[in-house]
Amino acid sequence: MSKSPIEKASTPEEFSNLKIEKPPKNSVGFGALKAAVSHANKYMNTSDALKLSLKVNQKGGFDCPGCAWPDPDDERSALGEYCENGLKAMAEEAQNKIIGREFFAANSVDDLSNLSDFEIGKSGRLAEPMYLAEGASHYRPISWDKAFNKVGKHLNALNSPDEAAFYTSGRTTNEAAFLYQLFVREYGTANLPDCSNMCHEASGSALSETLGIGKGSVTLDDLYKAELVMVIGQNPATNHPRMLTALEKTKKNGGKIIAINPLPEAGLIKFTNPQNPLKLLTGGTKLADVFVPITINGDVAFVKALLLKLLEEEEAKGHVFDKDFIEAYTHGYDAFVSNLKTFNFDECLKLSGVSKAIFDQVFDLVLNKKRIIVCWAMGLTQHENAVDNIRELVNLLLLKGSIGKEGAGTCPVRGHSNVQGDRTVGIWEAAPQKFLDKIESKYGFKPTTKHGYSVIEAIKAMNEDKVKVFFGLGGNFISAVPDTNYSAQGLAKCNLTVHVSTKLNRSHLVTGKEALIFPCLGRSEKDYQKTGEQTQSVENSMGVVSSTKGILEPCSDSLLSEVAVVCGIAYATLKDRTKIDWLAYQDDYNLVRDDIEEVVDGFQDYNKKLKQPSGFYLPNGARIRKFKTKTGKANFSVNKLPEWKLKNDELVMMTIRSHDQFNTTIYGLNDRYRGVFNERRVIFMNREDMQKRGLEEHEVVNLKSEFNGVVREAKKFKVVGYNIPKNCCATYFPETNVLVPLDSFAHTAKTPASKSVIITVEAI
Ligand SMILES: Nc1nc2c(c(=O)[nH]1)N[C@H]1C(S)=C(S)[C@@H](COP(=O)(O)OP(=O)(O)OC[C@H]3O[C@@H](n4cnc5c(=O)[nH]c(N)nc54)[C@H](O)[C@@H]3O)O[C@H]1N2
Ligand SMILES: Nc1nc2c(c(=O)[nH]1)N[C@H]1C(S)=C(S)[C@@H](COP(=O)(O)OP(=O)(O)OC[C@H]3O[C@@H](n4cnc5c(=O)[nH]c(N)nc54)[C@H](O)[C@@H]3O)O[C@H]1N2
Ligand SMILES: [Mo]
Repeated sequence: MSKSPIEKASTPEEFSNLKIEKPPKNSVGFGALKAAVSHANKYMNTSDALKLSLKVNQKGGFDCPGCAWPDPDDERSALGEYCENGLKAMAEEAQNKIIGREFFAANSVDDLSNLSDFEIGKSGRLAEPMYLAEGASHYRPISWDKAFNKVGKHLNALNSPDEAAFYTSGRTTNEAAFLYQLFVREYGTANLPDCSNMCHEASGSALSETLGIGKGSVTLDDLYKAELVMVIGQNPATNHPRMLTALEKTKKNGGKIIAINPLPEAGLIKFTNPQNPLKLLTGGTKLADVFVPITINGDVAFVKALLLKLLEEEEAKGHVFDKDFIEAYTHGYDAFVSNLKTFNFDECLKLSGVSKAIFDQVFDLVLNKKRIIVCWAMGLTQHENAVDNIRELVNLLLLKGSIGKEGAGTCPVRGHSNVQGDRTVGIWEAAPQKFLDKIESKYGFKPTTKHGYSVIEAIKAMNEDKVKVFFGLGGNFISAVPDTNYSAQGLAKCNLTVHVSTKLNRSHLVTGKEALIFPCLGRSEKDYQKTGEQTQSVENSMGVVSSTKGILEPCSDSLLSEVAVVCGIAYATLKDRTKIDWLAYQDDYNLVRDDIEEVVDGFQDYNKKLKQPSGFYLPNGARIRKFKTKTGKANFSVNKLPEWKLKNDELVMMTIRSHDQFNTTIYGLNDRYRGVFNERRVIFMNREDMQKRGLEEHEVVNLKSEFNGVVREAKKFKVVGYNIPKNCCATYFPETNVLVPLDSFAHTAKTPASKSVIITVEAI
């Protein structure tokens, strides 16, 4: 009997030999250099590794497929804009092993699902298109033409285009993303769920409403010039290592740093720049001036406590708030202040879990600063009240006039290397009418104005038989989404699931009745088309668009570029119905950029500007105090405190990344900066919470979450005593996604609340 979709979706409950060391006090330095080099040596050809590491993020080179942290506009290190996890991302993509028909003939889908995610990822690069027939146990090779026609046939057989969902992960370039959404809209739906829905959607919602733009407002230069940078809910040493170089500059220029995080993450405390040999020897820079060990989801309460004290001081002495800015540029100040006064300082501070002594240090640092930047990531966006988290921080910035001027503003630190660009060029299930109108006037068809499914809605729709075809441009849907078991059942109900991928992942194993794998070129590879080698483009976390061009030969002759795959599917599906010359685009990507220029604001002279070595900045209203909100001003907001009701035996769990993973891609089994080695099935707990439950170090436990009467279970995790606030715990994503309830998400944004999952822990 074949395994069920739920069995195939879950990560094997096997341990790999946990070893614990004291977490280091310092990040990067020699340790990171060593780790990166040995990783590259293990999985890549040495000459490829060298070529890539010299060209990555250099002007005219290729954009690192890792995170979305920007590159300096001017000086870039001669060593390459180096970072350990960037090199791991490259090694993962430019692996020297490929998998094709022999591999899939030798391994059934069931066999592959028995592997760990680490092993799946290490099997090699996908080398040719593969097809899984209904009822078959093994994938078989298929030609590209036949595969495209299969997709077309399935899509055209649906009762409505809304019965298909088209997912995007954030590595897709602007060119491929623009064409993809164009095809989806011409085909007739707006079902464009994307990884952003699970990531910074809450930032987009909160920032659009308050500041009129869903992106951050600062540039790298602002970070260097800030008087105070607050880093909240973010682990840069692992997820955005090059951010530490920028923070080091902030410090050098006299700026202060406050880190707010339940965990004392190594990189937040101290950092040794690998590009600075002297620092390597002398021991690095202290980064955070104050570390705030907040309770999980205590941020709204903490910021409210801060706002209350600032208000008190303003009313007593004045000169704390920027009254001129508030008068000229904002809306809703009075309502905000009268609401704030209904909260009690002591109660807020207690809810945040922060001591008065630490609060006072933060207060002293914030009080007189006029150039403040707030940086944040998933620690703020993956809660039910995620939008409130961000709106409350915007309130702080508005009171201080800390927006739209040098050294001040918002800095949501983006995840995937082009997740921001994908949204800019139209990957959006709820695209603004203005964008749809432009599509209509340029292409002569009327895109649906109905909002499509976001990730959570798409999963529900599959389970309710409302979505029958799932198409994924990149990513690893089943492992990334919440509520793994329910989601697996949804995917299994589909008639067809298709994934355009570079590497094998679990989503290829949890399939619809039929399934296709489309192997594509990675960022690091050369993209040859009829008019020659093609360049593509991406947008980083600070709104800079720049070019990216691969430098290695493709790992297989049977790969297509993402652009070519999209064009192939569009052509095979729409045939005579289309008003667009799909095949012309794949011959010459300049044509795609000409279209983007016509449809999307801010891309004037796109092809020309892309040749500028550092790329170009997209317009950003908040950066120049032009707030394109409904009121025409920057809006203060009124936010509630989250209602925490933990029962006596419950803990709140955050699902986080280890140092050796990129989302669902597991580079290795260590989490060096947290002192955890050779194991991912761990739960970090406060030692008092362990004692209360009679749990020993490394004891094996099962985890349960109960939500709206439904119990979810994740089995076999080892307890690790850790410096984490009481009643809080942490596990790695994706092993515990099975515990994240689909219906627990951020209001307004629908981001799954994967950082506040209420669980109980049971010894076995
Ligand atoms: N190497 C590497 N780089 C990556 C990624 C990767 O997986 N690996 N992923 C990329 C992607 S897509 C993204 S979105 C980013 C993710 O980057 P991060 O957001 O840094 O990643 P997470 O591991 O989710 O870390 C969340 C941090 O928030 C803290 N936190 C959790 N809950 C709370 C809370 O309630 N309040 C506060 N104040 N803090 C909290 C956690 O302790 C942790 O330090 O990184 C990108 N870059
Ligand atoms: N519990 C929990 N769940 C989470 C999160 C969390 O913190 N906790 N974080 C969420 C976040 S922030 C995000 S962004 C999502 C991530 O969700 P996804 O973006 O869907 O997941 P990834 O793991 O980044 O996708 C990895 C796969 O992408 C494919 N790939 C890599 N490079 C390329 C490329 O260049 N082209 C194509 N076509 N394919 C490529 C490879 O096949 C690889 O297996 O997960 C979310 N899920
Ligand atoms: Mo993300």
